[in-house]
Amino acid sequence: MAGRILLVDDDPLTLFSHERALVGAGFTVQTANDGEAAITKVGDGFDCIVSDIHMPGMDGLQLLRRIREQDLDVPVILATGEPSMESAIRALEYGALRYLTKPIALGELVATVKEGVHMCALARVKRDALAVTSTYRTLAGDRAGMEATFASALGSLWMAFQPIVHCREQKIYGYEALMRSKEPALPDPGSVIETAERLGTLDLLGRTIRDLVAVQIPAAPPEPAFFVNLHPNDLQDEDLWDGNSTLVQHASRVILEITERAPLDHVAGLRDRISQLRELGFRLAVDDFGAGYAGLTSFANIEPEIVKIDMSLIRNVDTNTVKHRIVSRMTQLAHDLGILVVAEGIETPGERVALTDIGCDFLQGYLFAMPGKPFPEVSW
Ligand code: G
Ligand code: MN
Repeated sequence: MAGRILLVDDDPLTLFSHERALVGAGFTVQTANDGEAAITKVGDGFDCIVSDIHMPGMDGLQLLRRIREQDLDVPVILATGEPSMESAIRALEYGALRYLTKPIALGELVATVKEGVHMCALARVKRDALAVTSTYRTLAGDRAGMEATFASALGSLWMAFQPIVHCREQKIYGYEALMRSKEPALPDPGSVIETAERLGTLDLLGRTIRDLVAVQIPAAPPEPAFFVNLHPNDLQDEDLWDGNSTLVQHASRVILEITERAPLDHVAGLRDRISQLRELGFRLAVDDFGAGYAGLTSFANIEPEIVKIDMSLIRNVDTNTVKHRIVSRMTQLAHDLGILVVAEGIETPGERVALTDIGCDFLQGYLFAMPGKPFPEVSW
């Protein structure tokens, strides 16, 4: 099995002997003397890249990250004459296929590159398969790949807004801000969040979202509120309370949604944090109510002004008597506590009629408007 190989090393003698061994084994080989030169070639689509770690300028680990901005699959083999446990761990963590110690025996080089070429073919077939089955998200497989796709998602992040309407009057009560990215490898908000969780970049994601919402608010009509989703991690980020942060300036118009789907028990001092948010002027909503963790501890700690009933309960609420009974009871109990009710995910006129009769306060769903660029029109 032939393949196209890129060799990167600042030592010309190493390059020469490695090139000769690999050409002798049937591979097509290109060489680069440093990381910068290598980067200009990566777009040519190699089947395996072998790079030195210690090089002037860009080192092998930095090169690996830059490669992942262009190619999520090509196996990278890193080699060093000064091996250390730390660099070995970092190399593998960042997705190097192998970590070799120089001088590399030529037989070992050829065998490792052969393995890399096979892995590359496998990775590319898998990615094609994922694109066809499409039920799976094509997450980058290693840390460098994840960093590259996450950076691209973050750079292309934009907020879609979906109107939330009064149940009886033809008026918009607010807009829910929903994160969208243009990065194809992270097509839905869930995959962006999952990647941020794995990379430990949730603070950055949350701040970016809040900044993007805040810049839209002055351009909106004066009345509607803004519903902004929080990740439990955001409740531990001081930026959320920082008087200078962008969203705090608009706190009186903002309702922070906290999902029932994620547990909040690891958020230290939750009640204090919630009351500080109220002091700043924010209101709070429990999101996805009925879909999440059993029990009401997070509900009790948040004491929300608003509860959003999960769309799994709303779907066919007009024909499904069990759902109808549950949603009625939830609405009644919320009202007893002085809490307003939003029904999410309304798609049919039948659901709308049923929820209006039940007494929900506000409705949100495709029936009224898809989430879209600020600010979508409502069809009543
Ligand atoms: O978890 P949360 O409630 O924040 O998520 C709302 C999600 O539901 C958004 O991704 C939004 O695009 C989607 N959504 C909004 N309205 C509808 C709807 O009427 N039907 C369905 N299936 N999804 C909806
Ligand atoms: Mn929400």
